[in-house]
Amino acid sequence: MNTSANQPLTRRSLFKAGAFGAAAVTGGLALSACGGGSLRGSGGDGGGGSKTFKLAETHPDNYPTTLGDKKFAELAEQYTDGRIKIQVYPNAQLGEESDAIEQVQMGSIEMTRISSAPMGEFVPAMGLFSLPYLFDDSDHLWRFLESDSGKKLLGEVEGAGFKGLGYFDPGARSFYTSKRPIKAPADVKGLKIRVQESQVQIDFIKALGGSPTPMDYGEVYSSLQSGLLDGAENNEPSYYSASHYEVAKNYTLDRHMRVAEVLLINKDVWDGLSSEDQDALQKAADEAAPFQREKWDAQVETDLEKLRAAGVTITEISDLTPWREATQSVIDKHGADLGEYLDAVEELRSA
Ligand code: GTR
Repeated sequence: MNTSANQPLTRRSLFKAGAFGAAAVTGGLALSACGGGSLRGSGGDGGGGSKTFKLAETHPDNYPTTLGDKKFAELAEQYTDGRIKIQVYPNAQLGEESDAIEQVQMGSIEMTRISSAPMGEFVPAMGLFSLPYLFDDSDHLWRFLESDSGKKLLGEVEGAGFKGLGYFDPGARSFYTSKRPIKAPADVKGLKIRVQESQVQIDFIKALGGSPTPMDYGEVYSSLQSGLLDGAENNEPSYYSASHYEVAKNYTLDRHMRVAEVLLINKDVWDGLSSEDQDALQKAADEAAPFQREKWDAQVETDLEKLRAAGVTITEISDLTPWREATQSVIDKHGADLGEYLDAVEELRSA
């Protein structure tokens, strides 16, 4: 079994040739410029001994993950008696997700709330969450996230220069298309479908006979509009808040992935904190998670109503058997190194 934390730092180059090379050079310069000190980046002394950390978030202000980030920030400031302030930057202001991960890895941004899908290119075990039709429902996912295995998996990010503070609810990802609704696996054939920057997801679309297109989240709307893409896939709050439903009106609820959201801090920044402040941040993250989950469930309901009201055609998939069969090869290929995690997912299926 090869799920150790000592994985290569990144495989980002798979998607953006040269991007990581450039970032690595910048990171190297940043490192030497401050002598490899433990508190790099902008988290300087905000006066009176307080530090301000930036937290990158891709979603808009009132989105459930952003609300979770803000709750975390509020509690962190409270529990550290103001020694740590966290400034949340929503709307991908600090960069699209893969760039945000790299910046946190290099320490030029201290924190991010990020999808585990692009994280899988930095920490392969995180690819677990992109395996198709793995979790039965949200409770099954959360039983795993809160288990020792789920915690161990989060700990794997440390080998790549991060400290994982916790998980947020990701909902379930489903397909949406502009031309015709997807009703069966065969309907994906030939369609250009946007995926996150994840090799597992690329293989998922290929297994269904589609043409996978990894792309930054911020480019999906215009690509659907221009016809560069035939479809994409995401949970209800993303589909609604990014207005993708305006340009891809067929939503097929196959709920193929529950791609956990993770809250990360740069490892050196973390290691540079006093144990009192580490405990305070961890407590803040632990309490922000159930808060975010509650917001999430409410948002899914309201967004589904809004989507129906906007005339979106919603197709419910009740029998996942043909979908599972068509994509088993993805689990066989990418699950091979994830045995212990897959075992835990199975054990927790009907706890
Ligand atoms: C959302 C997720 C984002 C981003 C986005 C995407 O569900 O919350 O962090 O990864 O999907 O598809 O790029």
